[in-house]
Amino acid sequence: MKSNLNRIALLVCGSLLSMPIGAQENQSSPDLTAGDGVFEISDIFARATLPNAPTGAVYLSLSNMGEEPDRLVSGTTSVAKDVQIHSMTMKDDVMQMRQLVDGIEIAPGEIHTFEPSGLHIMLIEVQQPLIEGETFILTLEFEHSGEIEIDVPIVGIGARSAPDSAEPARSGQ
Ligand SMILES: [Cu+2]
Repeated sequence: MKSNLNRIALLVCGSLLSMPIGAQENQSSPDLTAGDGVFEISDIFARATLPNAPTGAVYLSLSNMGEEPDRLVSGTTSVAKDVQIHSMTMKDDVMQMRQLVDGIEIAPGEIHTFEPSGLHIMLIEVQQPLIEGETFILTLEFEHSGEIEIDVPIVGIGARSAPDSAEPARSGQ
C-alpha cells in the first residue's frame, strides 16, 4: 500500500517537471508566528487540483527564529489521507522527487522555502478537489514544537506564489 501511494505521488509530481523553474519573487510579511514565536511561517499556499486528482501540494516559507534546532516531521489535514514532506532535486538534468521520511531539520536562523519544483508538502489521496479561493487547515507536526495549525489558501493551478490578499494569521501557544 505504501509503495502504491508513493508511486501515485511520483506520477503526479512528475507533472511538475514541465513547469519552468523560476525565482520566487514575492517576499511578503510573515503570515504566522507559532510555537512561542519560534517558527515564522509565511507565503502559504496550495494549488487548486483537478477533479479526481490523487495528490496536491502545499508551499510555504518556514523559518526557525528560536535557538534550538527542530524538525518538521509530517502533518495532517482533513482534505487528504496522508501528508508527506517531499524534495525535488536535479540529478543528471532530470528533476527527481523523493519523500523525506525523517522530515526536514530546521536549524536556528534557517529559512526553508517550500516552492513549486522544490521542497514541498505533499497531500496524498486528496479527498475532494482543492478549489481556488477556498482555504483548508493543515496541521504541521514538529519533533519538539509539536503541532502548528495553519490556514492554507488555495490558488490557481499554475500559480507560483501565495495570494496577495492573504490574511495575516497568528497562533499563540
Ligand atoms: Cu511530491
